[in-house]
Amino acid sequence: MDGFTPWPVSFREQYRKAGYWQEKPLASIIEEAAVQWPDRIAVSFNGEHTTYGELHRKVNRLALHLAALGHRPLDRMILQMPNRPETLYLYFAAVKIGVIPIMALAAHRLAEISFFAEFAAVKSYAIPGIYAKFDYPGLAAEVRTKAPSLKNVFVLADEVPEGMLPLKKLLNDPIEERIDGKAIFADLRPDPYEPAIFQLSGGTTGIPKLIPRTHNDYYYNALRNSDICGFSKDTVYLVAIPMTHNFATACPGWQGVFLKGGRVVLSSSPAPDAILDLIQQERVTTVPAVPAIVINLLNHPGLSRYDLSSLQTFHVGGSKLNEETARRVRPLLGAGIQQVLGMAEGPLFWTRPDDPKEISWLTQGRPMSPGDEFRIVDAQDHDVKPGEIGELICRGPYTIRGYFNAPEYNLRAFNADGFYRSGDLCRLHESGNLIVEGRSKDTINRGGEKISAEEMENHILAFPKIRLCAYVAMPDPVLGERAALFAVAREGESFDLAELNDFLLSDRRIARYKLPERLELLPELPVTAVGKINKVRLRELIAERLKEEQG
Ligand code: OOB
Repeated sequence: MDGFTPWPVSFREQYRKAGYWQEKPLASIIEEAAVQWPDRIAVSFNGEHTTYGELHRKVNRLALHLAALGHRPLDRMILQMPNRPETLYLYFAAVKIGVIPIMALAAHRLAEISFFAEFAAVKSYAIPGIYAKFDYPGLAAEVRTKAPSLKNVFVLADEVPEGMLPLKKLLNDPIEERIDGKAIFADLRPDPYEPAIFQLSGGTTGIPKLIPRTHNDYYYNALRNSDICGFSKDTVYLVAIPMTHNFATACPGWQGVFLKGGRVVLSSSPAPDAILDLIQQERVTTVPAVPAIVINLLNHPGLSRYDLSSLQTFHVGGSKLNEETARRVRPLLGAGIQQVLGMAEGPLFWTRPDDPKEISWLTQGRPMSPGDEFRIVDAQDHDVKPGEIGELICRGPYTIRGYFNAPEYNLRAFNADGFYRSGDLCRLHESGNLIVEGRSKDTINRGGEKISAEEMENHILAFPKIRLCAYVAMPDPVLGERAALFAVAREGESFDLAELNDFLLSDRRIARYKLPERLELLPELPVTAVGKINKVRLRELIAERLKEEQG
């Protein structure tokens, strides 16, 4: 596909021969599961259960509807769907005929969605109706005016506006009785070497990046993860984080559960009450979580009232888990932890279920696959001495070789040997596991949600009262980090955070989680010796001020 950087031929051969790449399309996960365990429950949501057999039938039906609507392999579809079973049906329906879902977040707004729609020339867009008080069909109508390629808007709601397609109706319409599904599926079978889905990058630049994950690599990603996490048909996996994020999709994610015949429980809320209720009701064994969720669970006042005896493991990643929190998990929640350092670009490091507990408290783990290669390097791309801090760079059978359609940026994001530069500063622990010590990339990690400083500074500089600004991380006890804004006002202007944020939401139409949560106005910003804004100094400054305020 145009804009996609494949692995060099020698690597392709190597990964195929080693058995990492099985040349299977992603949808075979569901096809094979439906043959092996037709009557087992695959998904539970709101007390309703769907078997693998039903899941497969729904996927096929929806795939035929997509084909009948003119979808063809390598067309793109924005998937901005909540944690609901229908999201799974649509995901597998799309990938079954090679349509590439773009895994958007519910929080994205016009700025982000219209960018994806235009950049990837999408054919379709899938949304809920009014959800969490937001009018998604209203957003879709606006996106349509900006992206002429957008033909179909699928809406998961009882009331669907004129000109958009009702997902529930399609799911109830037996199209397979009218057309020859076998022939269509044979005709539209995707090439496993091509992109199957686009994940989103946390991004370090002004515009977000799309991450092409192939059928081969994403299938392997889920399979190998599910092996090292010990998944089986007894796994009950609770998804309370956004289900379209790479973590919940494929690490091992619901794909990893379906490969082993386990059960996925979906929660539409990440609130501790919702999570604890579901663990008890559904006898959950495994929960993927960002550290903020773990902290909220540990601090829940009614924790002892719940029966959490089914729990085995928390998978904790997305941002750094501190050791003190890690130590409290077993005594208070009765479960072990596996830490995961993961990236939508591919690389995954895990502690293993049978590691000594100190390793699982202290480190972010070691490579997921024997095919992974990683180095810890200095600014000149030389290996640092063992135990020293440097940037983590990676290459392997499920790590991309380039962002979609970004040739110039790719020259910086990957080294000459094709290693992905993670921007994470790490050191190697004597046990062979990595410890994340910081990062060199200019992003904010707000409880696992990544925000590009440059992207936000561009939006903020459009505010007429600001002359100069720097968007930096400030420490937060639960989320790890929040965003603070240092700004210099234009002469004679004054404003407050509420006015700026109102502008960012109403004029710039960005996702709310990216808003700065504190504003510091200065007469000038500190600069480095070469005249760049000194963000290191600003991060220290805000950390000092917060400390002073807390006494
Ligand atoms: C996951 O993926 P992304 O793409 O949202 O974010 C990747 C970045 C990493 O480069 C690193 O900066 C940070 O998130 N990160 C961690 C971490 N896990 C991710 N930093 C410290 N400790 C960790 N354990 O966040 C992601 C993807 C798959 C599985 C899990 C997380």
